[in-house]
Amino acid sequence: MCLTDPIYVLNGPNLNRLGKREPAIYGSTTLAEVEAQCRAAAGDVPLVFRQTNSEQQLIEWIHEATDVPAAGIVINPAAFTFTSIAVLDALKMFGRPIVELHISNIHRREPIYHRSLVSPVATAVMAGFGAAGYAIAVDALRKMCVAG
Ligand code: CA2
Repeated sequence: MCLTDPIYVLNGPNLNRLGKREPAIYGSTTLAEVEAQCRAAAGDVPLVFRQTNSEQQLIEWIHEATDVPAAGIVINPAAFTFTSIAVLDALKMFGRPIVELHISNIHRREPIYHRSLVSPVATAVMAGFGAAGYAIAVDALRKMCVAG
């Protein structure tokens, strides 16, 4: 793995509302603040940070990360976690580390949030660290890059 390969941080639907709605579940940090924290954690490693409400767009960005290639992906697929075999299939084609990330602990929530379709292809799964989890995940991927 090359140190100049970027880390991709991809966010699914409704996460553009982070910090503005449901602070009891998702906290008060905005997605712009999360991006700044991820850039600080990435240091010299290039970082691509995106959010979309569209399943098609999310899949195209996973393809892009595969083709670039990205050093690794941190992905919070949000609701697509539980519904999208298309996102699962796209991630299967990515041959490098994938961190599935959730701000909340999905297992403490309603049963519809318990069964991730993405986890079987993830290298690591993080849930419940709040927005701070993103920077932790980026730091972990950066260390994997350095280790080669
Ligand atoms: O905890 C997470 O990061 C989730 O992936 C967020 C998803 C939810 O469907 C997953 O079960 C867990 C929902 C994202 C909704 O985003 C909002 C953010 C702030 C305020 C309202 C919605």
